[in-house]
Amino acid sequence: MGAFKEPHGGELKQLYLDGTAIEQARQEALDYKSWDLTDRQLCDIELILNGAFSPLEGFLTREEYDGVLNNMRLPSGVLWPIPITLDVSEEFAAELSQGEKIALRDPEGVLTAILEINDIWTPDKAREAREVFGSEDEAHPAIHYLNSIAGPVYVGGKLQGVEHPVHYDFKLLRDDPAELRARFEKLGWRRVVAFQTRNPLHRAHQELTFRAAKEVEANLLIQPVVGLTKPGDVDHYTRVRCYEHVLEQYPEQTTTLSLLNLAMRMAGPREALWHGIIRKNYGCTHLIIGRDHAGPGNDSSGEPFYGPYDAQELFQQHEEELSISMVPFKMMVYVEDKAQYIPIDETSDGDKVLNISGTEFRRRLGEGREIPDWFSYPKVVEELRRSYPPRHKQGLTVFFTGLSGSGKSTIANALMVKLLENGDHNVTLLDGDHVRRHLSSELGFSKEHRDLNITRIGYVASEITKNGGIAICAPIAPYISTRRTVRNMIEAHGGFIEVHVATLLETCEERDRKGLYAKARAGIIKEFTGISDPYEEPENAEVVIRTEELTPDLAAQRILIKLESMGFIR
Ligand code: PPS
Repeated sequence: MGAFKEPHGGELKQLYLDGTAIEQARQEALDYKSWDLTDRQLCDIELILNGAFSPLEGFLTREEYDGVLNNMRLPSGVLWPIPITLDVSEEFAAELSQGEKIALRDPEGVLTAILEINDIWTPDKAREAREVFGSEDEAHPAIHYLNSIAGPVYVGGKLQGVEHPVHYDFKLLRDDPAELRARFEKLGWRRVVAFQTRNPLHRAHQELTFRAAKEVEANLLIQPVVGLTKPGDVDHYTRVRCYEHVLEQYPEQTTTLSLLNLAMRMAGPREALWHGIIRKNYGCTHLIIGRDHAGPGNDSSGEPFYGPYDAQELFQQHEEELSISMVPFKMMVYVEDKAQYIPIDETSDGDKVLNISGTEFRRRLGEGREIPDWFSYPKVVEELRRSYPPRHKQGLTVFFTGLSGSGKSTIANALMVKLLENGDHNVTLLDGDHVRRHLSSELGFSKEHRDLNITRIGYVASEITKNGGIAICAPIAPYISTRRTVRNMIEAHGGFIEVHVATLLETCEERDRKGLYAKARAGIIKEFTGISDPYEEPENAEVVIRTEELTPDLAAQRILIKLESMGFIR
C-alpha cells in the first residue's frame, strides 16, 4: 500500500486565497482565458475548495486520473475512487497550454477559482465508464452524462479558490467541513454517525437512523445531498422542507442536519467509499451504508448494475484505511400488532408486517391516494403533496419521434385538438418545421445541430411541463441518447410520454409528400434521415404507432387512452 502523505480527515486544506492575494488574483485573472463552470463542476469545485474532497487540491491531473481509474489511488497512495475532472470543449482546450493559468467562473461571471494547468488530454471515455462504473451502458446516468453531456477534453491542475460559491437557499443549513467539525466540537460530539440521502425521509428512516446512532453510541448527522442527484429525484427544496419536519422527531440534542452540495455519480460501491471519505473530512466517525447504496437502478436489460451488498463489501475492505466505520443499514418494517418499527430480521412468524415500497408510495402520491400515518409524518406528506400534485394536475410532454413523413405532425395536431377539447390544460405544439423556423433557423442537419435542435425543444417543453401545461413535440429526433437527455430534463417536472411513429421507411418514401426522399436519393439533400443519416429506433417508447394500420384520428385516440391510463388526464 502506498504512503499516506495526506490521510483523509486530517488537517483541513485551505485552498482559498486570502487578504491581498485575492485582489491580486482578481486583477491577474482579467488576462486569463475564462471557463464557465457547468452545474456539476460548480458542485465539484465547491467541495474541492472547502476541503470536503481532501486530499484533492484541484481537478485531477492525468497521472491522478489514471491511478483513480486503475486502482482507486492517487499517486501518493491515498485512496480516491471517483475521477473529479474538469471537462471542457475541444475549442476551448485547443487554446490552452501547460503551465498556463485559467479563470474558472460561475454562470454570473464571478471568479470562483484559478487553475494552473498541469495536463490537457482527451480521455478514453469508454474505459472510464468501464473502470469507474463497471459498464458502458448509457442507462447508467453517469455514463450517459460522461458520453453525452461532459466535454471531450480534460484539463487537470491545482486550484486557488477566490470567491466562495453563493447559495441563496437554506443558508443556515450549509456547512463546510471546518464549520461542521467546529459544531461537533462545540456540542462535545466525539462520535458522529452520518446518514447520506437523496430521498425524502419517512418514519422508517427516522427509526433506522436513530437506532444506528444508539447502536454505536454516537450522535447523528443527517447530511442529504442537494447538489445533483439521480434524474427524476424529488427536488431539493421540497426535500429540505421535509427533512426539517423529520428533524423534530429526534430527541433534542441528539441529531443535526447539514446539506451537502455534492454531484452524485450513482457509482454504487465506489461511490460508497467516496461518501465515506467526504464524511470523514466533515468530522464523522461512522457512515450508514444501506442496501444498494448510491445505486443507479437497472441497466438496459433490466438487471441491476451492482449487487445489493457490493457497496457494503467494498467499504468493509477499506474501512480501516479510511478510518471511518460503516454502520450497515437494516431494513425496518412496521409491525401492525406491535404498532412499532423493528428491523426485518427481528420480526417473528406471527407478526403482521406492513410496508409501502417507494414505487407504491409514488403511485399513491401521483394518484392523490391515502398515505397512512404509520408510513410517514403528516407534515412530510403535506409538503410532498404540495410539490407533487396528483398526475392529472401535473404538466406533461408528449414527445413524438419518427422519420420524415412518418405522420408525426398530423397525429400531433389531432392530439392537440383533442386535448384542447378536453380543456383541462394549456397545450403547446412544438412541431419540427415550426421549431426549425422560429427556434433553430440557423441550424442544419449534422449530428451536432440535430442534438442542439432537440435539446432546445426539450428545454422549452420542460418549462411548459414545469408550469403545468402540455407540450407536444414532433421532431425526427433520430438519436437515442438525445431523446434520453430530453426525457431526463422533463421527468423531473412532470410526465414524459415518448411516441414512436414507426412508419416504415418504404412507406414514407412512397408517400414522399414534400419530395424530399427523391432529392435525398438523388444526393441533392445530404444527411437525410433514413437515407444517408441514421435513425435509432426507440427501445422503450410508451406508445408505438404504425400508421399503416391506424388513421391519424385513431392514433391520437390511442395516445389519449394511454395518457388516461397513466393518470395524466381525466
Ligand atoms: S431533427 O433531426 O429532429 O433535428 O429534425 P427536425 O427538426 O424534425 O427536422 C426535420 C424536417 O426538416 C426537413 N429536412 C430534413 N429532415 C431530415 N434530414 C434532412 N437532411 C433534412 N433536410 C430537411 C424535413 O422536412 C423534416 O420534416 P418532417 O416533418 O419530419 O418531414
